[in-house]
Amino acid sequence: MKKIYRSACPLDCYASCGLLIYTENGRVTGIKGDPEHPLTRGKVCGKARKHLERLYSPERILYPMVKEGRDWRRIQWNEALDFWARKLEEIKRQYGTGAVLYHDASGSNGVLRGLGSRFFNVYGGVSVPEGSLCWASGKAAQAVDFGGHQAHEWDDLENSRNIFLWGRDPGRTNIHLLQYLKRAAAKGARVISVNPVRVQTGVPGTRHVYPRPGTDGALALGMTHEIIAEGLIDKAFVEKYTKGYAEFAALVKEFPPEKVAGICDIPAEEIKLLARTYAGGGPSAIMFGYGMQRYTNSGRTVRCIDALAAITGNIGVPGGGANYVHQHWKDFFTDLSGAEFARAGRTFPWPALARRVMEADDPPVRSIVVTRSNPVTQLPDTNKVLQAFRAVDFVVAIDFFINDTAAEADLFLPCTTFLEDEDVVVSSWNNYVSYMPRVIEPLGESKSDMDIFTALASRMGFLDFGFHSSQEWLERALSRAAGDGIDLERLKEGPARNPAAPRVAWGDRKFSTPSGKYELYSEKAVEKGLEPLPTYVPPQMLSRKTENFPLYLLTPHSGRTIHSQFWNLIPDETLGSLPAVEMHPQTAAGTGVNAGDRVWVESPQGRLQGIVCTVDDMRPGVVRIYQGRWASQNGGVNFLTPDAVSDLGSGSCYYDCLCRVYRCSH
Ligand SMILES: Nc1nc2c(c(=O)[nH]1)N[C@H]1C(S)=C(S)[C@@H](COP(=O)(O)OP(=O)(O)OC[C@H]3O[C@@H](n4cnc5c(=O)[nH]c(N)nc54)[C@H](O)[C@@H]3O)O[C@H]1N2
Ligand SMILES: Nc1nc2c(c(=O)[nH]1)N[C@H]1C(S)=C(S)[C@@H](COP(=O)(O)OP(=O)(O)OC[C@H]3O[C@@H](n4cnc5c(=O)[nH]c(N)nc54)[C@H](O)[C@@H]3O)O[C@H]1N2
Ligand SMILES: [Mo]
Repeated sequence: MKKIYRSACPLDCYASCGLLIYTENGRVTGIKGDPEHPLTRGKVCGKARKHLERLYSPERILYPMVKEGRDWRRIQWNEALDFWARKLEEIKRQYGTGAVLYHDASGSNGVLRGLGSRFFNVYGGVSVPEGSLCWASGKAAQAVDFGGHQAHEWDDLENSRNIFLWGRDPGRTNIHLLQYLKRAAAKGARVISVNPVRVQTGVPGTRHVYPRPGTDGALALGMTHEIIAEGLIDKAFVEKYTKGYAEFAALVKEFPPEKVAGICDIPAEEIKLLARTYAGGGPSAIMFGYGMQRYTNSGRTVRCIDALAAITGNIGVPGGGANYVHQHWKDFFTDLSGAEFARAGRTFPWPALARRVMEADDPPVRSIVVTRSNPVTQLPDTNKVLQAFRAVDFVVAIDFFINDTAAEADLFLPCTTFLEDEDVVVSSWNNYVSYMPRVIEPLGESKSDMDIFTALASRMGFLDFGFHSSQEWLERALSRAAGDGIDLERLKEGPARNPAAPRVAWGDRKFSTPSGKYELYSEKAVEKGLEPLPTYVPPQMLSRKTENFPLYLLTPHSGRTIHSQFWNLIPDETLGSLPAVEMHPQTAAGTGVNAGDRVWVESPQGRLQGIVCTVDDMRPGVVRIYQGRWASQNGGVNFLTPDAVSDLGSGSCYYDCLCRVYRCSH
């Protein structure tokens, strides 16, 4: 029998695309874009098809396994759960519950997939990472400046005269944005990309500006200098809605475009032109990516860029905005995490997790539980991560494949994909929420994350966990939204927009800061160890740049994959034996290597082999290798990246990384 189900992509991506799932006799036969999804309108990327390939991949592990010596042994679920429950009880008795580290990230955005947190809170509270590998620095910066997070609806871009893509690569990470940019351009908007590499915007005539990596804060201050000099500030907005303009204007005097030109390696004239473009004929929208905030100075950087919007009044107006994240969900879902049950627990800054795990002694970390994440591949400084995992007695991985992290585990538990259980998914980057039905029965012995933790809670007698069906849990999660008419029944009909999300961010100009104003001058920033005003300090790597490590290493997100997911499904001939090491021909010439050469890329942290590939579309001096390829596939770019923690929000600093490139001797 043939059936079609409406669902959504659960990946942690900008769109959370609407999907139609085709089944025949209990088997998924096709996945396509849902033309009725209001935002993604039937367009999906190649990963939609990959979901189907992954579902039935012969490499997928469909039963629990335990490590014996270096080999895996298949076991029954009962045995696996008894074993795990025993370990957890032992650890609790000997060291306290804080000796368990629970590592849950963004493998899937399904709400019920977060129930592991509830389990560990009922257990007593455990160690968890704090901050994020992803967007934490910029998010914390906006929390200081605006007091919270709001972003414009995507189609509001049609009201913009200028759209600045700042450290963002929509052609790879957010293909739907290209349509919105095109439509805005058709109405006369200019598109400007600020990025050390050229990115696809879909708009002919896009202006590309190539700053030195990690120096965007200075660029924004240089632009501000010009905006003030030209009298282009929005006086009325500044006076009424901002705090600290006079102090900020005094600081900005130290950043004339001529000086900034040297910092960012962009001509002063270009900085001035950018400033006049941004402030001269608005409204102007800033569409942040996350590339410019993967540095040690990133909290400051995002504060400097936010300030551009504040002094020019590009806040609270259609077509304006400093769009960082759509986080209007706070009051939408009822929290299921059970935080009220935790008595113990501690946090470690996420980027430095491995180091902190090894240092921890009160209590030591005795067990790591990994779900929805692949820390061995995705955390920085892989050598340290491996050391940390190997120093811990008992590692559990819940996943589909034996990836780099699962290979380090003692217990592997197979979980279901979004096609085999029901869930609800939200995106952090748009305002839609979607239902994902169970379209087929779980394959093999795989179980949903929810079923795994429910079974474990039942074994351990954790009544507070609550023993509900997925439907009941989802109804609970939606209990507040139900007041606005968004209950499970409604979602089963199709995606719904969060009614609390504004179309224009901060339209009421009521900021959630202590002063109620946009804070150029912020005491909160001081509490968090920063200067009160947005300012520029160089990223860590610039003070360490030497002849030994003369090149900048960027390890951004690739188009065909998401992080480490789906790399194992790329055929060998397409994947190539080694990662591509991309650089400008001038960089190759200066380094003494040629396209096609097998090289070592070495950083202060480690080294990795790759094949040189020359490309014209980036700044000389930059080397690019896409992140996510598994170490077991000769990938593992994070062997090279530093585990530094950013200046705000415990953010990661992957791109604050120098390297050298040299030919392999054999
Ligand atoms: N296909 C695909 N889509 C994805 C993802 C994926 O892995 N694959 N990941 C999802 C997730 S979790 C995220 S966080 C987003 C990320 O989405 P993006 O922010 O678009 O992607 P990034 O790769 O983090 O970096 C974007 C750009 O920042 C630039 N950049 C690097 N350093 C600097 C700098 O110093 N200044 C400036 N101005 N630019 C700089 C890089 O050259 C890169 O082009 O994408 C989401 N979408
Ligand atoms: N060098 C470098 N490193 C980076 C970045 C970078 O730009 N450069 N970007 C960083 C960013 S922005 C991010 S967000 C992180 C992402 O880091 P992670 O979240 O660790 O990334 P993924 O590779 O997506 O790992 C998710 C894992 O969850 C599994 N999974 C998928 N669905 C489910 C499910 O329903 N249940 C369970 N239990 N598992 C599931 C997948 O198979 C996969 O193994 O990586 C960071 N790492
Ligand atoms: Mo991310």
